[in-house]
Amino acid sequence: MSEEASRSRDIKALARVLGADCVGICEARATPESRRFGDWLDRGYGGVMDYLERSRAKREDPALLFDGARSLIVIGLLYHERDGEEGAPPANVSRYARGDDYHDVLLDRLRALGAAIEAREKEPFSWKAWVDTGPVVERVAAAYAGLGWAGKNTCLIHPEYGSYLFLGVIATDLACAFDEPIGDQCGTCTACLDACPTGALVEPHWLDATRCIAYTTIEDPGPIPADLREGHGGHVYGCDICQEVCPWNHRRGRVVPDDPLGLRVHFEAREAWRAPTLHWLLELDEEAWRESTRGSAMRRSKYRGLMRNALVAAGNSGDASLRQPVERFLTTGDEMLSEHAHWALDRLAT
Ligand code: B12
Repeated sequence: MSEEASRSRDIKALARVLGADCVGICEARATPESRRFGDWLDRGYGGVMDYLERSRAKREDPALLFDGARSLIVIGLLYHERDGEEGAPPANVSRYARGDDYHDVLLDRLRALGAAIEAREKEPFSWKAWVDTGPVVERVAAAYAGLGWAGKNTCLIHPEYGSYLFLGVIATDLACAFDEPIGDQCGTCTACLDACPTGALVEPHWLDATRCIAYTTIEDPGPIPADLREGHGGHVYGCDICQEVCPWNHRRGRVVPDDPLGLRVHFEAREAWRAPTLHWLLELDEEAWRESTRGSAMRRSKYRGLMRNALVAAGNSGDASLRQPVERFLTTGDEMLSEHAHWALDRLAT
C-alpha cells in the first residue's frame, strides 16, 4: 500500500473513532463545480452575504487556501435521524438550529482529528479546520470526497443517511489518496423544486438565496420582501421544505449510524425550539431570547430578526388571537418591525 493510501486509511479510521458519521478525502483543487460558485455570485444569488464575495478566489480554487494546500478531509455528522416532525405548525424552527450550535460540536471534532493526525505523522505539516464559516464550498468538497452528491436542492445527500448532515473540512498539505465521487442520484425527481414555497430553487442545482427562507429569516437583517411573505408560512428560523420532500430522507431502511460518543444529543431539539407557539415567541423579551439561545445557532438572526420572522408567521397564521401580541410592535419605535406588524394585522383582520 502506498504511503498516501495508508495515510488516508488511517485518517478515515481516526475520524470515525472521533465521531464522524462519514468521512472522505479529495484533492484541494479547482473543479467546474467550485468555479460555479463565482457564476452563482455573478447572478446576484448571494444577496447581502458579502463575506462570500470576499473569499471568492479561495472558494473557487481550494489550492489557494494556504501555501501548499493539497488535500481536503471532509467529515459529516448526522443531525436529524428520525422521520417526521415535518414543519410543525404554527412556528417552525428548522432542524439544524433546534439544538446546540453545530459549529462548536464539529469544530471540536475536527480539532481532535487534526491533533490525532499530528500524533501519527513523523514530520510536521500544516492544517486548518473549518465548519461552515471557512472559505471552502463544503458541499463540492464533500461530493468530490465521495460523501454523497449535491442534489437538485443543492444539498449534499448521503446515499444511506440522507441530507440532514452537517459538514466540516480540514485542509492540509499532506499528500493523501483521494476518494471517488459517487455521482448524481436525483434522477428525474423534482420534488424539491416543486415544493419550495418561495420559488428559490430557480432550476435544478441553482438556489437564489435571496428567495430562500433560510436567507430571508436568518442572513438578511432587512425587511422580508412582501412578495415572499405568504410563502414563509409558519417558518420563523430557516426552512427544511426542500429536504423534507426529498425521497432520500424517507427511504425505507434508511440507515442511522451508531453514535458511540453520544454526539447527536447535542442536536436534539431544546424544549423551547421544538415547536414554539407564536404567542410565546411574540411575547419573548430580549433577555429571555438571549437565555434560550445560549450556545445555539439561533443567535444569528439576532432578536430583532426573530421578531420580524414571528410577525410574518403571525400574519400567515389566520389566528386573530395573535392581534394583541402583534400590536405591541407598533409602538416599539422600530420602523421595520412596525411595518411587519401592520402587514400581519391587515391579514388577521380579513
Ligand atoms: C451561504 C450558505 C447558505 C445560503 C445559500 C445556500 C445555497 N444553496 O447556496 C442560505 C442562507 C440560503 C443557506 C441555507 C441553508 N443552509 Co447553508 N450554507 C451556506 C454556506 C456558508 C456557503 C454555501 C455556498 O457556497 N453557496 C453557493 C452555492 C453556489 O454553493 P452550494 O449551495 O454549496 O452549492 C454547491 C453544490 O450544490 C454543488 N453542486 C451542484 N451540482 C453539482 C454537481 C457535482 C458533480 C458536484 C461535485 C457539485 C455540485 O455546486 C454548488 C457550488 O457550485 C455553506 C457552508 C460552506 N462553507 O460551504 C452552508 C451549508 C451549505 N448550509 C447548510 C445548511 C444545513 C443549510 C440549510 C439546510 C439550513 C436551514 N435549514 O435553513 C439551508 C438549506 C437551503 C439549501 N437548499 O441550500 C450545510 C449543508 C449541509 C448539506 N448536507 O448540504 C452547509 C454545508 C453548512 C455546514 N457546514 O454543514 N445556506
